[in-house]
Amino acid sequence: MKKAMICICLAVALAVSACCLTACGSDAVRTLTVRGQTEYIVGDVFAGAEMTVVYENGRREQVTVTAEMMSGFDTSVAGVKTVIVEYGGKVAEFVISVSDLYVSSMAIAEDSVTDYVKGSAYADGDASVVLMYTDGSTETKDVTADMLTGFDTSEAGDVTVSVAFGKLTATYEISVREPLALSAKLNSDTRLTYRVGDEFDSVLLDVDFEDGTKSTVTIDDVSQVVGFDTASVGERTLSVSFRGATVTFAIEVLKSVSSVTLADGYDSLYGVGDPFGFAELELTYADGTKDTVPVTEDMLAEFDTSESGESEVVVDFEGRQTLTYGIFVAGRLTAAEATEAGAYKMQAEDEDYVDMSGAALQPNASSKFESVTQKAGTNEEYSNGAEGSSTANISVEGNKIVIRFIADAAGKFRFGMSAQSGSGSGMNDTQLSDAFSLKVNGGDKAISGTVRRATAGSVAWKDMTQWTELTDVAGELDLAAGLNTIELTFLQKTATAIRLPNIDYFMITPVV
Ligand SMILES: [Ca+2]
Repeated sequence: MKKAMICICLAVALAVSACCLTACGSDAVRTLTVRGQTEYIVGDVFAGAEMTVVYENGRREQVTVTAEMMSGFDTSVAGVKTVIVEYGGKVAEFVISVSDLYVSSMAIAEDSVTDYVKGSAYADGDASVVLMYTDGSTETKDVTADMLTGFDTSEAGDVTVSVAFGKLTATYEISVREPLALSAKLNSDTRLTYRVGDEFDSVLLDVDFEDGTKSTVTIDDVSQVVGFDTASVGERTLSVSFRGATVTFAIEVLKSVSSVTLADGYDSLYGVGDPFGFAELELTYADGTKDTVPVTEDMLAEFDTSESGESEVVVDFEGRQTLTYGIFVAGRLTAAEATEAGAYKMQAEDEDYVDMSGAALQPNASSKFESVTQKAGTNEEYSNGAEGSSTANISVEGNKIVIRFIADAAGKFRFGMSAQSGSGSGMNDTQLSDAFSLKVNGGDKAISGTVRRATAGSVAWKDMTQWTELTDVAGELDLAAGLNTIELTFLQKTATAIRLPNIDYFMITPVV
């Protein structure tokens, strides 16, 4: 086994026996002790040495050995050499060994690892070097990480790495690549339906990489896909390759669509928190045929029933066309909002619960609501006694008032209202059955009850401040869980003689 000899520095102490040969005295040198490199290779220059000088008087001094003090230093030929150092009249000797066996060149071994996955680390021994000695012999030595400069796998590509061994360096190229896919499977968000003439979209693959990582990869380059063809209707088998893994799957190519419209009969009324209901799209294909497809939740670009009021639904048809339509979201009354008697109260003027859009105004009237009244023959206005305001000026045959009520659970409920009769200039009572027809969730119901005259005493109709609260005008109603609608339709008499009613609020009371 050869031993490399460069850069090996052994400090040795060479003691020289003290002998007072010349100028003995207090300033005379008593001993010299030389320390320095003792092993040299052929051609090396003097590596330097230090010596400790001890004087007769005991003083000590460190002195650097210079060429002038030295004789016998010769590395031109291999062998053991005695070097003499003379200082202050004293002589010391030290021995150096000059070797002609050393590493003269170094090469990177052929079987060194040069293929690295991005982000991977160097492992000691990945590379090795072949050391060539001056006698022609060689030795293979593992390269450890501390011998490397420039090893960097942070980016894919070719990288030049330097190996240092003593004063020798060698370089080699490593190739850094993206990790291979050990396995891949189709991600469920991959588009599997195309239409005739469509361009390739993308394929999503869930990939397990050789470095232990996993990720979802988007392949949007059709050149990585075999079998994509949307020239005609039918099923196609696609094959996608990604870094060594191949996934095969089927797509369906459907007829090309030339236009899309929203079909009539969609759900336009929702309750707060309701999920999407029903809507359909009418498709007209390029070949002139038509089809109807339901709107599914994945097509909804916008759908929000978190708050009551008008809301917009935006349907995205395959990214080709958007269709927008309005819905109404009815408010949800909580138990905390019920009256002491357990009734849920819905003010006629609160459009979150009461839809007055189907109630036309009487001729020359300007508002469907009022909160004041006026004493006959005066300009004196005062509160009409309603909570907030009440309906007014809508005694028109066919007018509809729709009450929306969201029940937490199916059950039996009673329907009521607070109203006042305006018939006979506010001086006569009115039977509700003369004024309205009633539908509950689309089914006819009988309505009954007496709404008393609005005007107390004998004062004329403008002085209308009396209200009748009826808690049950239609008997026990079976309401569904979720949204229910109660629809009042004004009868012919309502519009002419009765002029009833002004309505302050509606009530729905659970039957317990
Ligand atoms: Ca009111």
